[in-house]
Amino acid sequence: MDTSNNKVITFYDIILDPTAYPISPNPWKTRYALNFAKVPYRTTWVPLAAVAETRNALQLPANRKHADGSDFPTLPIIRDPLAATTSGSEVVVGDSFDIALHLQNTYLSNNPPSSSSNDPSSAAAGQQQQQQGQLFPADGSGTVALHRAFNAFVDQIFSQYGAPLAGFYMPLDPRTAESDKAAFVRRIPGVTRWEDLEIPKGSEVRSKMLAEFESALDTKLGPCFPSPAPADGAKGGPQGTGPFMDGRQLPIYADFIVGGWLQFMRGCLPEWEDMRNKWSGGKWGRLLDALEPWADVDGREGVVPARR
Ligand SMILES: N[C@@H](CCC(=O)N[C@@H](CS)C(=O)NCC(=O)O)C(=O)O
Repeated sequence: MDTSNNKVITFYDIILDPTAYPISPNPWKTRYALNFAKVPYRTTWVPLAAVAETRNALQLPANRKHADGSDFPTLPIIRDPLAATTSGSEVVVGDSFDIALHLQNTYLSNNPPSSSSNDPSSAAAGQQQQQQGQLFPADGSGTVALHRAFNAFVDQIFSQYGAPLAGFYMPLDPRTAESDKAAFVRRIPGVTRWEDLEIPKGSEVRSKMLAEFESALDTKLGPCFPSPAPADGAKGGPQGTGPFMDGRQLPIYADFIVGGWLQFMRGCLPEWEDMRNKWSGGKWGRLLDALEPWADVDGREGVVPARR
């Protein structure tokens, strides 16, 4: 990688309340991946109301739809002037999963993973890649395709429970909060007032939803992340006793997918302390803590997580 001319990747993330820690789950997946790939980057912080014009200015079509079928422009986006293109122009990528693939293929792997590759002969190379750290380890299985399915699955669980339980408590920019709330209300069918989105703390309906969320995480994602080894030293998981997926010692992109959503929960969910310390025996707090080496936030010096 030639960084001699001081070129760096531009990473577009959403800024809400400037005094609050960032919370957007998909940009968080990208931040983790950028830090993991050790590429030089700078963050451009985009207010919620400017996401659409940012995406349009980069000539990136929306890759998500609102419930009514209209375009839903989103971040993250990266502009990468370091990646060589035949035309010499920078690479622009506008989806968190595609960004992770771009980072893997451009900076982490001489043998880019391919969703169609089924070559089992690369087990040794795969083991070496694992030691170096890979977002999508080429260990003989189709980890890109499996990651794609896992990403959709994790998004679905957190969108079903986490977003309604936590979204109301997003740290909006006080200067634009009213228009931001109106924008959210407009996109949710059947909702006319921001207050209608509240699931009141302590209510029966909230308790039930929290219990369902806890159980969904425990039964559907919990087995992917083994509990710590018991004191007698017995193995805690199929591959080891590390804090990451399958007991790995180093994270892979799957860990960052879950971590991105945990950052959102930490920033917004009133019951975060329970989720962090009690749900699944503290598994989710341990995972978030273990991801800390890749959680550096660029350009928001002095803004610390509200809750740890
Ligand atoms: N499939 C896209 C989804 C990105 C996405 O949904 N981003 C959200 C933040 S997590 C967003 O930009 N929301 C803008 C808004 O709510 O107006 C990706 O993975 O990059």
